[in-house]
Amino acid sequence: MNGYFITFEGSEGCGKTTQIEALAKALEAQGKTVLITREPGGTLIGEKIRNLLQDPSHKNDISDMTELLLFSASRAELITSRIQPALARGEIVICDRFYDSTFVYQGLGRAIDMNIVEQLNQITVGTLKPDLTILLDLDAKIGIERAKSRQSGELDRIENESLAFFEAVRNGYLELAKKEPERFKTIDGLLSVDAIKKIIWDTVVDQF
Ligand code: T5A
Repeated sequence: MNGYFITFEGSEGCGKTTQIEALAKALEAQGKTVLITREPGGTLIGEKIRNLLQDPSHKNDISDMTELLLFSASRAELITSRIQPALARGEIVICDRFYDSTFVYQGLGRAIDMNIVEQLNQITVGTLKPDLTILLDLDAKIGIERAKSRQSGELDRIENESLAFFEAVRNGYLELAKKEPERFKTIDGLLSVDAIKKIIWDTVVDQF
C-alpha cells in the first residue's frame, strides 16, 4: 500500500467534520485524490450499523459487548471495501474516527476488558495503522454544547452519556497520544477554526 492514511479523533463536537472537509479541499486543490470516510459508517452496511448505534430509542437495548461488536463490524466492512482499496490506489484516506475511538469509548467509557478490545482490534484491523492521527482536544462540556447546537438540541444515543463518561474519553485520548507521539498530533479544540486548519495543514504538508 502506498497511499496515506489520516484519522481524526476527539470527543463529541470537537470539530472533526469541519476540519476534515477543509483538509480534503486543500489537498484536492493540490491535485491529490482524497477519500473521506467515517466510523461507524462509510459503507452501505456500516451506515445501517451507525443508525442502529446512534438511535436514541435504543438507549437500553444494546449491551456494551454488542456495541463493541457492532463498531468492529462496521470497521471490518469499511477497511475491506473502501480503505484498503483506496490506499492500494495511492490515495489519501481521511477517516472520521478509527480504532482509537473504540479504545476510549468502549475500553475506558464502557470499561470493557482492554484485552478483549485489543484482540478484536487485531482481528478487525490486522496490520493497518493510521500514518497520522489528528486529535482535537476539547473540554467535554463544551463539546456536548457544540454538538447540541449543531443538531438543534437533539443528542444521539451515545451523546446522551454522562459528563463523567466524556471526561474519561477525553483523558483516554490524551493518554493514547502520549504513548504514540510519532503518530498523534494533538491540537487545542478551543482555537478558532482557521487556526486549527493552519496547524493541520502545516502538519500534513510535512508528510509529503
Ligand atoms: N464511537 C465511534 C464509539 O463509541 N466507538 C467507536 O469505535 C467509534 C468509531 C460517532 C459516535 O460513535 C462513537 C463516538 C460518537 O459518539 P460522530 O459522528 O463521530 O459519531 O460523533 P461526534 O464526535 O459527536 O461528531 P460530531 O459530528 O458531532 O462532531 P465533530 O465532527 O467533531 O464536530 P463538527 O465539526 O461537526 O463541529 C461541531 C459544531 O462545532 C462548531 C461547528 O460549526 C459545529 O456547529 N465548531 C466550532 N466552533 C468553535 N470553534 C471551533 N474551532 C469549531 N469547530 C467546529
